[in-house]
Amino acid sequence: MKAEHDFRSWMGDVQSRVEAALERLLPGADIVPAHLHEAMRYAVLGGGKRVRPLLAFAAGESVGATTERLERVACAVECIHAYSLVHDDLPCMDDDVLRRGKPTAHVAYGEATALLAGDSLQALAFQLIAETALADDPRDQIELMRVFAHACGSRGMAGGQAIDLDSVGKTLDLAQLEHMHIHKTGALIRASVLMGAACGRTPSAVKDGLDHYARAIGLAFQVVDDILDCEAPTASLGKTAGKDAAQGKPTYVSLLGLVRAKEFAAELRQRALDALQGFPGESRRLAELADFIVHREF
Ligand code: GRG
Repeated sequence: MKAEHDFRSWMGDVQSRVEAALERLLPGADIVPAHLHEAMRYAVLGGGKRVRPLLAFAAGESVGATTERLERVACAVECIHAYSLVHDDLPCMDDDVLRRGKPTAHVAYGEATALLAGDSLQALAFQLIAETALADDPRDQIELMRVFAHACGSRGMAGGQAIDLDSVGKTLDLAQLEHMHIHKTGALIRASVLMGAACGRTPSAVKDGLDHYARAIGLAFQVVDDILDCEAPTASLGKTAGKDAAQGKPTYVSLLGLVRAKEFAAELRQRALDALQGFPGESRRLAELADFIVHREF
């Protein structure tokens, strides 16, 4: 109980710190073009679990990274995540009206502004990474940016989204489903862990362990998302529940059934925890986050 309380308190601290940093780093809603800046702030602030920032902090703290550096990385990954949600909700993609318990960005601000808000959040994310020293050696910072760009682009999240859009109404096998999700959801989660770690001292053996952890937890996140989509009510999810089935999208639940999908999520959690075995630093938060991701209810 004490450990759970301690984790919740750490999580609350990181979430508040990231919220305050985002508030400060996003352009003010009074700055021209005000409508666009308002939409960017609407999409990012005051909602979401901040899982990717939490993973960046947990990985970075485990290798001695400073809070200032981790704050930057956390804000950058959250800006990319928010942009992906704004674009994913657009009528030309998933066409959704509810996100984080409120109207989606295009419902609140119009389609053109939502599109531009997503574009601007993506650019801001890279600006945040470029304008501060995040690693002792500038070459490591360039590598960090490369990892980030790769995770966001056509061989990462955007590519996964393309495969997702193409898969509607089709039958995918397990390998194809995994391929799609490793890119669509897993790539940014993995980058969050690796970028957090890159802000500290990470020997290659540690990097490999973190990479295995990140890959397992990235996939677990999506398996649980699929389970929640069919089990949890819209009110607790803050987004439209049951959408995947309604749109004829292949999911872990449609492929494996609920029971096996839950077993698979538990297997992936164990894989993530195993990857932390022998970790030289403090990996407690990473392990706790693995539990949080797999046992979450929204
Ligand atoms: C449009 C380029 C582009 C990519 C979109 C990530 C994504 C790709 C779409 C989101 C659609 C979706 C619901 C994917 C399932 C996994 C996921 C990313 C869920 C939402 O993330 P959470 O649960 O959301 O971390 P919060 O609101 O807590 O931040």
